[in-house]
Amino acid sequence: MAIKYRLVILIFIFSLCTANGQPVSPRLLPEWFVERYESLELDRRYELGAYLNPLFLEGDFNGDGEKDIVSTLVNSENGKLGLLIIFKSSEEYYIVGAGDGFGVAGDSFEWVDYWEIFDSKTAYETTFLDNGDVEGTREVTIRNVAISIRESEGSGGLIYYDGEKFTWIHQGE
Ligand SMILES: [Ca+2]
Repeated sequence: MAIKYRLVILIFIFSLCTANGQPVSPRLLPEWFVERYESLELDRRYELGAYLNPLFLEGDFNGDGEKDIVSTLVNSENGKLGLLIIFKSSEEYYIVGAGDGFGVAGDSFEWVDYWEIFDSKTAYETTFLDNGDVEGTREVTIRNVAISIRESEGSGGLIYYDGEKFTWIHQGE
């Protein structure tokens, strides 16, 4: 009974935390990820604030056989929302959004309603004409898994590692 009660409280706290970039307890994230986040001193400039559900996603983004992690991140200085990706078996980390421009996705991800791991090998990227009108779509091969972010109407894109850096594939209008 006591356990059940605690679980209800925990779920309540969790749902409060995921509202709009509120700081989250590091205990909700994998230990190695939080340790790396702190040793990189990213906590001086950012907060592991939640604005998407779930708080983090796991996937082998660089294809080295180890599952990496991406979590939601908030820039402490200006409140801009983004993502932090840390590779499990290297010192590398990447921040997209949270104050840094990331293609059409912009420098803050308020517009994002859903996110998930994209594990299909083929993606379709929307291409645009110079005047900004939609030209069509082109097929892109995804070597490893990507991160899909989108708004409720369906527009969004994929964040994927091309072997050197994370790039943006725009999908929808
Ligand atoms: Ca990996």
